[in-house]
Amino acid sequence: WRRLSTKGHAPQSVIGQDSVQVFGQSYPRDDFTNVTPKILEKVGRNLHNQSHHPLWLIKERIKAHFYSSFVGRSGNPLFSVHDNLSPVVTTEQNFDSLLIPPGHPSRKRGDNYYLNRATMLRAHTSAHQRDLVRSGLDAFLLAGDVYRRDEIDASHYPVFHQMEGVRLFSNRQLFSRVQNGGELSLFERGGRRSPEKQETHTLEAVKLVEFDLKRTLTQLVSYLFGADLEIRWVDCYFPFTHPSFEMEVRFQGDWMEVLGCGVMEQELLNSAGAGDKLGWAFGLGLERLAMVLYSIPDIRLFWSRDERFLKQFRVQDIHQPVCFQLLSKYPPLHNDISFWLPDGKESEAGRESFTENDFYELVRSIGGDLVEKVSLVDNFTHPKTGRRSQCYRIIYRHMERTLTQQEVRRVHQQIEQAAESELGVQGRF
Ligand code: FA5
Ligand code: MG
Repeated sequence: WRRLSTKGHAPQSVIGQDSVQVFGQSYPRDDFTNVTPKILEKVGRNLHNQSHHPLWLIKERIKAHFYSSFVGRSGNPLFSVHDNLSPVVTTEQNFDSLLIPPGHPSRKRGDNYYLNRATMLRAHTSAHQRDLVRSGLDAFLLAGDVYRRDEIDASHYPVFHQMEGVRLFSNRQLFSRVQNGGELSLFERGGRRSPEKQETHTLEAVKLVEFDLKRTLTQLVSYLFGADLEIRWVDCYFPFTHPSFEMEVRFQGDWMEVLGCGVMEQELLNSAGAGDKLGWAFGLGLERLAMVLYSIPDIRLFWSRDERFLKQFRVQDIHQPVCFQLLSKYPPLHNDISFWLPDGKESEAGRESFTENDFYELVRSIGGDLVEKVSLVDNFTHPKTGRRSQCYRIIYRHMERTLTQQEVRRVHQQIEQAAESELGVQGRF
C-alpha cells in the first residue's frame, strides 16, 4: 500500500491492498476499484474554496450575481449556496437518482473513478440534485470538484469543477406574472412526450420554465463577460432533463461548450418529494468560464502553485477586472509510442479489455502534469492476422520550466514499461 503525503489533499487518503481510505472512511476494494494516488491527491484540495484562486473568484462572482438578482420575499437571497459537499458519492446518487439506467454508457468503469462498485468520486455536481431538493430547497447553487477519466488536452483534465443550479416553481410562482395565470396548470393528464416537453407537463408551463432558464443563464454570462460575448443554444440530451440544451460561447475563434441544462425530469422531482413543482437545472464548468474570462490557455494552470500565476487573481474587490498575463510558454517535447493491443475479447460484465482511456489514465498517472496532450495518431488492423496496433503521440510540456530530453525520455520509458505490464499490450518500441 501507499500512504500519500498529507499536503493539499484529503488527509490520510490511502490506497491499500484491500481497501481505499478517503476522509477517514474505508471502502473495500473490488473489481471496479480504479482510483489512483495521483487522483486522490486532488481530493480535498478544493480549489473552488481557496480564497482568490481563479475558480474561487468565478464562484464568488456567480454567487454575487445570483444574490443581487434574485431576492426572496423578505429580502433574503433566493438561492442558497453549497460548496462543501464531499465528492465521494454512491453510484446511486451519481446515476440512479438521475434516472440514468443500469448499463448506460456513462457508468463505464473506463470513464469514471470508482472506489468500488457502490462508491465513486462524483462525475458531476448533479449527483446531489435529488438530495438537496428532498431536503426542502427550492433554489440552490452547488459548487464542487468532479472527476472523470477523459481525454487529455488543453481544455480537458481528469479533475475539474462544476457549479450546479436548480430552481423549482409552484403553479403560483410560475403563472403569477401571466395575465389570467390562475387558469393555467403545470400538469396535464394523457399528454405525450415530444421534442418540446415531457408527457405530464403542459406546453405553456414548460415554455415559461425554459424561458426563465435561458434568460437566467444569458444574464449570468452577460454579467460575467459583458454583453458582447457571442453565445448560442444547442439542443442536446440528458437522462435527467427534457428538453435539454447546451450553451456554447465563442472562444479564440471556436465555439466552446460551457454548460448543460434543461427542464428537470418530473420523475426525479417526484422521487424527491417535490412532485407538485416544475424545475430547471444547469451544470456549468468553472474552468471553462475562467479560461474565457481570464484568457487562461491551458486547464492545468489551475493546479499551479506558482506565485506568478496565483498573485494575479488577488484583487481587492471580486468585481475588479483581472488582466491575466500569460507566463511564457516553455517549449514542448514530443515522443510517440506504438503497441499491439491485447486480443479483444470482452470480459466480465461491464469491463472492456483495453480502452483508450486506460492508456490516457496510465500516461496521466506516470507523467502527471508534464503531459500536455495525448493523441491517437495511428490505428492499424493487420489485414491477415486481424491484430490491432495503435500509435499515440505524447506531448510533454511543463507550464513553469523547460523540460530536458533526458527527463522526458525517463518518463516515456516508464510509460512504455507500464503499458506492457499493466495493459497487456505488446510494445513496438
Ligand atoms: C453534465 O455534467 C451535466 N450534469 C450538466 C447538467 C446539469 C445538465 C443539470 C442538465 C441539468 P457535461 O458532461 O456536458 O454535463 O458537463 C457540463 C459542463 O462541464 C460542460 O459544459 C463543460 O463546461 C464542463 N466539462 C465537462 N467535461 C469537462 C472536462 N473534462 N474538463 C473541464 N470541463 C469539463
Ligand atoms: Mg456536455
